[in-house]
Amino acid sequence: MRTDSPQTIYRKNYTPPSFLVESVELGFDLDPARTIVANRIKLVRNRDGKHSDIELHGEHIELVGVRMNGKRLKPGQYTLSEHGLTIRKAPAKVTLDIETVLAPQENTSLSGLYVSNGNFFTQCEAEGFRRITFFPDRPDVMAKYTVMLRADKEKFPVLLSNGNLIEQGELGDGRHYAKWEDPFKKPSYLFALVAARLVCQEERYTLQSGREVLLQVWVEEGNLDKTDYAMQSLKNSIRWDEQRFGLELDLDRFMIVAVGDFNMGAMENKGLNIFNTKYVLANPRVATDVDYAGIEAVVGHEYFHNWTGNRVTCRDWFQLSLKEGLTVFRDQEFSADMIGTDTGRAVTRIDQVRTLRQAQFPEDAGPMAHPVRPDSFVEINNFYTVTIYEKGAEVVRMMQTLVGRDGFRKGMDLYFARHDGQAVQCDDFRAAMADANGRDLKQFERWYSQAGTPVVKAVTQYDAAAQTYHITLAQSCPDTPGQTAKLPFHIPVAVGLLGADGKDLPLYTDGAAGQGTVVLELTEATQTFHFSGVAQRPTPSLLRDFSAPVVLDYDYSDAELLHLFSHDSDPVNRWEAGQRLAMARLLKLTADVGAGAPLALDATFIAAQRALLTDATLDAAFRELALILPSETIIAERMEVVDPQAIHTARQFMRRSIAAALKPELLAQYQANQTPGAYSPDAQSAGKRALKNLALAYLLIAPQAAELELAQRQFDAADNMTDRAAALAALIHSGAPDGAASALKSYFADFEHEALVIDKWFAMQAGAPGTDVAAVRKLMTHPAFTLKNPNRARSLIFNFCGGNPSQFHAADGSGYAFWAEQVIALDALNPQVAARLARSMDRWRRYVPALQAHMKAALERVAGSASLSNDVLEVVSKALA
Ligand code: 0A1
Ligand code: ZN
Repeated sequence: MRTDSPQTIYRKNYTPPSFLVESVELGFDLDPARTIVANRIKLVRNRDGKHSDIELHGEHIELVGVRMNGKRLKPGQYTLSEHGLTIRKAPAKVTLDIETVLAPQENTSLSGLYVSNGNFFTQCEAEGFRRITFFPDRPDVMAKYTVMLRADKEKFPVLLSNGNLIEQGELGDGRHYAKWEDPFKKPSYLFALVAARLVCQEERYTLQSGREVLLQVWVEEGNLDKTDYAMQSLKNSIRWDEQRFGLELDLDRFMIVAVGDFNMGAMENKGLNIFNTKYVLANPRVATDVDYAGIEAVVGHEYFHNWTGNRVTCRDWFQLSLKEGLTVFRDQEFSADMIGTDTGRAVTRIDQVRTLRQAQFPEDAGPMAHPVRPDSFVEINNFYTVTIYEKGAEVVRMMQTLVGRDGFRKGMDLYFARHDGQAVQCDDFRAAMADANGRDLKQFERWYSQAGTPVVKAVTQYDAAAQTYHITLAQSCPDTPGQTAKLPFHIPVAVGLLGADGKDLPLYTDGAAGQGTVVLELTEATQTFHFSGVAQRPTPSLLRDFSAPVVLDYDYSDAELLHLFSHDSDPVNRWEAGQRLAMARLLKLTADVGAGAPLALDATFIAAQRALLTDATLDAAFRELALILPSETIIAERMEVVDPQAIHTARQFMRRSIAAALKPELLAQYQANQTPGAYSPDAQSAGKRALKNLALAYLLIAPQAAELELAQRQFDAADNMTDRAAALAALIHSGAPDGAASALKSYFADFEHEALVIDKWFAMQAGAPGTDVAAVRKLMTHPAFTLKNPNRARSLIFNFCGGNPSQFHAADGSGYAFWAEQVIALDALNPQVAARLARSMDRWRRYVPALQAHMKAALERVAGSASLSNDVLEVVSKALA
């Protein structure tokens, strides 16, 4: 067990830097075993800083020497610790020359400078720059960078860094150099370099202003046939940001580089975005529709950071959501606008709601719950969370709902007018929105400071004689670690009222006006909203478009839900009504499983599913989403005491019942939604494939020879990965061992050299209910498996621990023991990735006692391990606290 306790860092303790950096000149002599970094920093004392010591961060690097204003510093003049270098009593203006040595090829953490497949890459967010050189590695220190790269020309023909290439040439002895200069000031976390054997697709692109820029997508040689979509997405992103927000690319050159070993999705380094290959490489043969959509979203996300994150950055890491929440909101809007239709927009919105419920609500209710702007952390890498990203985006979206789309644009304009080139706080964004629109958003601040998912309880009352309708909304928010007695939030609740014919009634209310939908602003603990001229008892459609990240508690009758499910003009609530119908039944079935009672599914529900499945007036994409039942995780969140086996049995029973009752309709939809002709990832075609493949999955729940043959035929004939992978998954899930075994074999043989496709091969098996711990252990011995590559580790281990609840929660605790082993093994290689896996045990206290005991033992085993990283230690100690 670790005996020291890691330090907690508090937002309230923020102090301005004692010195600011004017310029940085970096020189790299790149060698995988021993890289030498020369760093010349010009510092000036910051009048806001309290003292005259210069504090430079530095970790896992060897200091060769340091000079101040040309003179070598003697040991007494500075102190060197595990965390950095302090130079005592420095004059007001200082030039430091610092030389460090590092071993990139030994760096398995993938933070700082590291080697992947023989090439050099960097990852500096959040605190990776300090693994390269000594520096005030904090986002409120912004400086201009010049970078000289030197490396073997044969092995590393491509040398890239931020900004513009200003010089390059030969050095003799087989080495060459390139010098880069970034014209913009930036924090150290946005620094990047790449030294590699790569090739690029490039294009000159003309901005709306007429200025021409160079766009490049860099990949390994064999992948040049997979860069078109990323390039297209980049061009679309550039155009979109010009049109929607008036924001232009500020550089002459913009590069995307793909790397196979990467901890996250991608990184927005200024002018030199570094991407996980998963979010760059695509062609129809290897990428699914979901992969294509992911590429568009992530390329957009990183590009949009160029303004929201890079031009205006964060003062400190507690403000992370300032850039992440806003940039996720922007990429969500981009993806929705790219589809362009109302249903398309709704489909993206439904996906966002599903992510929130699947991952963010559980986080907000667990031991790692934190506000969108946290008050403290031990390890910042643990705070790249769904709360910071997705809930943060919801908070930004609510501001848009409150001030309107035009008002939001005004707020963005004011934000940039005020803060371009600065490192600021979440409050500054909110202030810009408020000031640009003359709105009071003071109470809205609580969305940033209070953790937990609010519950909004609605009660309605209709007075037929007076023709009035009253909606009373009461809000509350559960306690979260360190926070009790929450104050009311400012919650926009979009509402419509449906008449008996299913149409929206005209709305006459105090304080809010709207045709079919009004936005009620709930600011008190309890508030009643009045509607007049309501000629008939309406069915309320509450929280339209999921206007706030809350749990809506309203006692809908089945009849009301069926009415909304068939008619609501708001597609998100139409979907929601279906989810509520299903959830009520799933909870009842789960209870029945627990009680050993017989299971049954009512004809009304089946009829509603049938009507939806066969309604050709609805987009296929919408039908597919509406037919997906709430996941086992989402069901678990609704229960006091979680019995994962009972949930699994109940949900499987419902799936089997639907499959049995709707077999002819499923087959008909399977045929009707074929997409002949050349593959295209557009939303229409992708929606059809999704519905077709959902039908296939249902048809293979209890397959006969004909269904197995259908899947096999699709698998063999598919000209695209979406259909091929769906057929393979259906075969695996069908439990028909022979069909799956030979398909798995041929799939592996076909794609052996496509790492991302092999990730899918592992992932599909890891998530199948037939795959137990023993099977996962066996897969780990496969020659293609390695813990060192994060994508591969995630594909097998994360997908098992997080995506296969009925096996992970095996009664004997073997899943948890496996989890503990893997967390410990991963931690020795890559603490960031290990800490993410550690999170799979967050909700352990909610499980049935027998499982809880096993989970606790596994957590304690990890917590007691000898040399744990701060990353994992924070997660497991919070879980056990
Ligand atoms: N800023 C990136 C996410 C990111 C964060 C940390 C990383 O390494 C530890 C890498 C990427 C984004 O939002 O895309
Ligand atoms: Zn981001």
